[in-house]
Amino acid sequence: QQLQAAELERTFIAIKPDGVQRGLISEIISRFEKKGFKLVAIKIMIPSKDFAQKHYHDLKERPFFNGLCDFLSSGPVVAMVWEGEGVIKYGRKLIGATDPQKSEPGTIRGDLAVGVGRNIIHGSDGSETAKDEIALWFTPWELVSYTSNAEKWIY
Ligand code: FUP
Repeated sequence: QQLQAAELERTFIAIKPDGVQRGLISEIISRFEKKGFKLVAIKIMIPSKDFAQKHYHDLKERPFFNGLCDFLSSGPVVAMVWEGEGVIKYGRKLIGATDPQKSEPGTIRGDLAVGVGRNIIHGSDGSETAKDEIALWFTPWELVSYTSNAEKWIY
């Protein structure tokens, strides 16, 4: 019996303005795609400062909050939803530690970034934040449910 798309976990992934400006969109998408995760939503947008503050509301007491929100709203961001078994936790593993100086080689931040304030990518850190972030960045009709031919070979 094939897994129904609706049963699979989803996470919110964003390529931040530094990743977009540095030409890393395809590199980052490629890593998620090659792992076997499925892209179910994607768009490019410049978030307003207000929107960035909503996205990072959990961090509003942190000293870097204002700079972080300025940065996220400073240019185009590629917002995506990826789907697959274990995609929230494993997506974080593909991304690597928050500080690129501490991210392992082989991870996106470990291979492609140097500073914590310019760590090129965001990924939801749990199922609740994934749900909230997907709802903040996307309307339900922007999420596409489909069966890919590869699925029977991945699962
Ligand atoms: P992460 O989930 O790995 O993106 O990490 P956090 O949610 O803890 O932090 C969100 C963003 O804040 C990071 F991507 C980068 C920024 N940040 C700083 O600029 N300085 C810090 O000391 C910690 C985080």
